[in-house]
Amino acid sequence: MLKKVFYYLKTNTDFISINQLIQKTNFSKVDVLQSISTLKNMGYNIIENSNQEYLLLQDYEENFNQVEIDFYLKTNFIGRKLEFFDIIDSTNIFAKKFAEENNNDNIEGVSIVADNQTRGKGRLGRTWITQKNTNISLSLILSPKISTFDALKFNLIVSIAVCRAIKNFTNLKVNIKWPNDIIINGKKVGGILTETVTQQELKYIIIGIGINVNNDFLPEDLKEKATSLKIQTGKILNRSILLSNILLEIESIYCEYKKSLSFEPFIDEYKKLCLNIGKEVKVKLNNDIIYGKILDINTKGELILLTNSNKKIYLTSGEVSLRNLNGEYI
Ligand code: BT5
Repeated sequence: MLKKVFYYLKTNTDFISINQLIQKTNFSKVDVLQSISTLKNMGYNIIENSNQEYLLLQDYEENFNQVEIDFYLKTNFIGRKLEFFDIIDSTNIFAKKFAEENNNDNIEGVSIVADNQTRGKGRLGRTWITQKNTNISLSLILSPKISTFDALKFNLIVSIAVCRAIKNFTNLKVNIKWPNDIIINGKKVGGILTETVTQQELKYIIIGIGINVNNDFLPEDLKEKATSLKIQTGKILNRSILLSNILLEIESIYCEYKKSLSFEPFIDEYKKLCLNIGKEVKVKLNNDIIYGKILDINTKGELILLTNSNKKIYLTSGEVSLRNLNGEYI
């Protein structure tokens, strides 16, 4: 109901009468008025004239909430069921619980979005830091018919989609640090955490995506290695539009992937985006530190490392630090 009333207010640049709103939405007068009141409580500036006509003043730079995201969404199924939170512990924790509890329903494409998280998760038990009114925190539930082992490739494919969306939206050069750090100008602007829910076989993949969008600065300990889209473009960006673009790119690449369930059609694009290939690296693998050079990536999504002691290792996980121009590993 709310979404429909919002749609007609948002697409009208002039006052629209209560009767027109009733006619267009097919809702009762009470329901339309209730929706207008809810939108006002959400912070929208809706003015009313003496003829009981309404106008939504579009005087805000960006608004990140369920109705706004829905307004821009162009997907067929991804994000069509979307749970939005102003604050949550972790969208991935919620999504995992949601997938387990709604096991038998069709939950393909269900998306959990939050403005802020209190316990954002990174990979390997690390923390993902977010701030109010600045970040995108998204978790997506998908159930491709693949094995748990193939989740790595899937993960890489999603990072291509995220790069495409950010590049098209900002015009910035966006890269990937394998497996899925999103990098702009050598700094991390986003990260992806893919988790699996298994019951003998793979049931669901939870894809958690975090992006620093409108942050003016990052916490002290991240400053050197992290950035935001606002820092890079100098502009406040509309997170609702960016999020809907990301969902659209993921839907498109997911449908393409399902045709062959192979990384092959995407490998060239991934290689172009991937900063690790051909670079000297320091790899933290379990408790070992290994130095070498990344030769290539294979169709399994594994990085091929030639160690300084001339051994070939196929990396499926682990921390791969790149060597910068000063010879430091980042
Ligand atoms: C990641 O882990 O990069 C995956 C991050 C996924 C976050 C999303 S948000 C929505 C969903 N819900 C969740 O709870 N999580 C997902 P990793 O590669 O382990 O990187 C974590 C490391 O990045 C930390 O140890 C910090 O060094 C750094 N870091 C933390 N917050 C950051 C930020 N906002 N921007 C850049 N770097 C950050």
